[in-house]
Amino acid sequence: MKVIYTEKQRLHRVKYEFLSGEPTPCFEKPERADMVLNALQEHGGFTVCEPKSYGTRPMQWVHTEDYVEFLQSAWSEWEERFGSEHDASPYCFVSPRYLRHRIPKDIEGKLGYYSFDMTAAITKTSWQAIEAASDCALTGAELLINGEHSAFALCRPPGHHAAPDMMGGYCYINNAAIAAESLRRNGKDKVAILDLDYHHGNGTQSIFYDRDDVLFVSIHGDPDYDYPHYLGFADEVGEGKGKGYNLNLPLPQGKTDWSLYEPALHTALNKIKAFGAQALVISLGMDTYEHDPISYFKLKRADYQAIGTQLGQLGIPTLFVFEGGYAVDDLGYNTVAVLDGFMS
Ligand code: Q9C
Ligand code: ZN
Repeated sequence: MKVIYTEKQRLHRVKYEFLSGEPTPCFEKPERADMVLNALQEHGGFTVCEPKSYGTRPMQWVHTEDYVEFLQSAWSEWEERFGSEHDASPYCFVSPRYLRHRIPKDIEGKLGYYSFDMTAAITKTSWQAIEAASDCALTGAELLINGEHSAFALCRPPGHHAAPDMMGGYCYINNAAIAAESLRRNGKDKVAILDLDYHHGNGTQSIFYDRDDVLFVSIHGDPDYDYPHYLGFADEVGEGKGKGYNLNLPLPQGKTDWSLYEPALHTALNKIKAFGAQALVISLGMDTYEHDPISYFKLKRADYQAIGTQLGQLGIPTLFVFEGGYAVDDLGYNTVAVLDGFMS
């Protein structure tokens, strides 16, 4: 299987996030990808290649033009006001209830306007990594368009929380959504996205919520108890012609092991089969692992192999797009277990 990765993605490294009120070194860090690359190399069945460059145009398929421009200029605007010592981070947000949706001129106001939480800070070199991650996803999609049965876009920073004009949850540009849209524009009439990250893919859901040509299915921790808290419930089924093309399968925090997970996966795969997907994009978050430091499912290494096997049995051209997963020591082997299961 071909893996698309570039060292440019190392250029995004945020110093801190707030975890239960405490400044903590950011869990989403370049070493995550290193662990995956190491495990891929040990396995031997993968070829790592560099992405092609696509620029910002494809980003605008799923994001607003002003948001993409904001991401590009945020650091220099921040540096001009506050210097380069600290990462650019929002602190004041547009509450949907009482405040006006109006783009302020000041960078602090803009950061809040374009964010739904405080976990997506911007550094001097973040943009280069963000663009590289999008390029990896697009290169992966192009491999499928050119006839490959599968590919793995090893994207960092991740993307599935990024909405049309909002960052959050370590995500800026929605890599999986861009890949799905690329597949749609290149002959795949029906594309399914299966989001396996522990956290609901709120951004991806929002992007495709009113569409019937891209099915979104997600298995994740119940948002009544888990991040992103305000989206990902079972009653969100899509709207307009997209009604029936959004399927959320929230599972209980703390006790979801394979015995609870497998039936949900079965439901998800049946939905994708019934839809008749011609291409499948997997938002491959590995934070469902039993030892993940910020998530609460109980999946084990062998379960990842089984997930991969079941995905492979669908027989649909499949692009894996890397999302979350923070148990760094096991992250590489778990990821390879899914891909190995898929190939075998
Ligand atoms: N108490 C991704 O996995 N913080 N983003 C959760 C839990 C935000 C996760 C804190 C987690 C964002 C791509
Ligand atoms: Zn996650």
